[in-house]
Amino acid sequence: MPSVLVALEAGVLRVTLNRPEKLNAFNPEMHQELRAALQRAANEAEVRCVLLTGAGRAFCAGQDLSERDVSPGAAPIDLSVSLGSHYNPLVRRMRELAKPIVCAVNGVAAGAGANIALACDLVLAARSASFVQAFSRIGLVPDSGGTWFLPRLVGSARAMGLALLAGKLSAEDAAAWGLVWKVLDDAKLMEEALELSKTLAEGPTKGYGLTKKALNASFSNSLDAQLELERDLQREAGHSEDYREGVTAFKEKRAPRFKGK
Ligand code: LHQ
Repeated sequence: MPSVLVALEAGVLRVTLNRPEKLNAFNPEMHQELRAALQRAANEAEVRCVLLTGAGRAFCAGQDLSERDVSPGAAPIDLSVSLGSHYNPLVRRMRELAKPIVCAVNGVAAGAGANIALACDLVLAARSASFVQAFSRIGLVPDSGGTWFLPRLVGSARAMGLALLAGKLSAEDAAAWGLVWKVLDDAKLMEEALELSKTLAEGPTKGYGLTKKALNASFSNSLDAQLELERDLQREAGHSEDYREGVTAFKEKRAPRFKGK
């Protein structure tokens, strides 16, 4: 059974974390299969949007804790190896993918699972979903970009509370705090996530990629540097076929037919 299910439909690459008996916790196979799926999304022009979700009742419980031997006498584990070879490249790949990534958080998102959800571009959460910065429960530091995303999304006070106390944040609170885009009734989550993803897949993919680049860069740029970046990215967007189509459609008072080029 694959650890990640991948299906392409109407320009949307649906990627489903598929270890439901472990609440979709990450092991090396799942990392490898997710990496391949994102590589496919980057390489194939037919893929215009990625939709990431989880199978079963959880989105993802972070690292698979059953894989580590922490018994007395066991050799010390260097967790930086796992971050360096798996989680950090994953988060970079997601942020650098020049196509939108929608996340449908179908249940609990804990540890690295929570932060991988936050690394997506538009996060939808089922009403029954929750977010847990579980790391401090096992003596660890939030990783997978958590210490970067959280203060930017919810401010320092809430970021610190989430990280130190490792409480369960409900989907409703996550939306009220600005951590996610929308909360949807459980029964509607996948339908609406797919609809949103299909809408994005019909959009100006190149422009979306450049927009992602601009917003991601904004946190570390001065206003001056960001204005320069916008100028450069707009030059690129202005050379796209979709820009011509967008303006032509506007003048002809019709809906644009973007090709993602
Ligand atoms: C699991 C897991 C799990 C294995 C539930 N592993 N089995 C990066 C680099 C290197 C190393 C370290 O970590 C990292 C990043 C990280 O992600 S660190 C954080 C790792 N994740 C956690 O600490 C979360 C652990 N899980 C939980 O706190 C709870 O399971 C949550 C809050 C996710 C869900 O709680 P419940 O809904 O009450 O479910 P449960 O606890 O009963 O779990 C159901 C089953 O899933 C259970 O197995 P069982 O055989 O008893 O039914 C759990 O053992 C298993 N499971 N998470 N991460």
